[in-house]
Amino acid sequence: MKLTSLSIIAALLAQTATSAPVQRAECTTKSQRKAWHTLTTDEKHAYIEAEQCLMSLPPKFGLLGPSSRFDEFVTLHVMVAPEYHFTGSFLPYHRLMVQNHFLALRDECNYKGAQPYWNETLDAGNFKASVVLDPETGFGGDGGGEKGCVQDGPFKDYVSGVGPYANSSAHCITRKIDECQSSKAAKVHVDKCMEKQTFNDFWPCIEENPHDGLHQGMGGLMRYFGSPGDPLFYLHHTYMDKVWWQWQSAAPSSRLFDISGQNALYTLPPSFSETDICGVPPSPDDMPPLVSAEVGRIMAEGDAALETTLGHILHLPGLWDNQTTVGDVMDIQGGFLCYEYDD
Ligand SMILES: *[C@@H]1O[C@H](CO)[C@@H](O)[C@H](O)[C@H]1NC(C)=O
Ligand SMILES: *[C@@H]1O[C@H](CO)[C@@H](O)[C@H](O)[C@H]1NC(C)=O
Ligand SMILES: *[C@@H]1O[C@H](CO)[C@@H](O)[C@H](O)[C@H]1NC(C)=O
Ligand SMILES: [Cu+2]
Repeated sequence: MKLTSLSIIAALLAQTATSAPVQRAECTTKSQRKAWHTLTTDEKHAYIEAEQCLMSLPPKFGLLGPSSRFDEFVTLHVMVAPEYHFTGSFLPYHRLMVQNHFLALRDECNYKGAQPYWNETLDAGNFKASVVLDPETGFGGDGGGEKGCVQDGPFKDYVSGVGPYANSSAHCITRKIDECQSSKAAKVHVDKCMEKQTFNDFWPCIEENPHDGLHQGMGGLMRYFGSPGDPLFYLHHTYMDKVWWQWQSAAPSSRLFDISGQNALYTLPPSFSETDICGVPPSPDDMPPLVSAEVGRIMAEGDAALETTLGHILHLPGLWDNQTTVGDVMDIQGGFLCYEYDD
């Protein structure tokens, strides 16, 4: 990865772009994000313990619903779902959400490691055998029993009061692994997206497969907008972030600050309206409601029209400052963010 040239380009763009990122700092010591399966047992336990700590902390923002700091991220994700799914800010939003969750682990739960990711291509079509789902060193396996609750591992007794939909009721972390769906996480689908030349072609490709493959492949809670209620959400979205960064890094002069796409859910991208490769027809229950242009203009602060721009303000869990823009998160080594991936 060409770190030096990337930082120079970022600096140049930051000077010229009209909606240049505001929060600039030096990015000297980069947090090193690694694949979960490459972590030591101690590193794995440290991450899981920090997550359990977040689950035991009270919420900070006084929102209706969440009873833990962990659940607060779920509530905010559900609240802002139509702005950040099937839109151009899908990848930027989740990049910042993963970062905010990581900062909570680090600053509120004394986590010393970096944010890990799930190398999903390794396990596509065979999630059940993944080390990520190991009951001793991972997140526990499939759901079961009457309610589909996760049966083993560190999160089997966690009860959340928010999600799985916009409405809320107390529930366990549910899973229902589907290996046809999980095969959508395969490398062939990632590679197909990597061939796209513009962000406008790249993001819907990623959001459909492999992104959706992981959510549908894990099943249960992961299928809904309450999906951050399963801690696997963060390993998944860190992987999506890595894939985006790889795509950006492959041609930084044109891609580092390439952003586009509708800025609210005015229409469903065509690929989501079709029966998927596992033969599942689209379900309106799984989609957030479409919004009108009028509502979109209010929701999508920072854009002049209906298209996502670098000035788009990201309203986010854990950083409810209403100031962070898409432009701030485009470069993962731009200063506002400062991390790198292992390959
Ligand atoms: C991720 O998995 C792919 C196989 O699908 C492999 O080629 C790649 O090296 C893996 N990366 C890491 C960091 O484990
Ligand atoms: C929440 O909404 C879903 C889908 O709209 C519905 O199936 C479910 O019964 C609702 N749950 C509660 C507790 O209201
Ligand atoms: C950010 O925006 C939300 C929603 O519009 C508002 O409730 C909140 O008070 C704002 N926060 C700040 C710090 O301005
Ligand atoms: Cu999401």
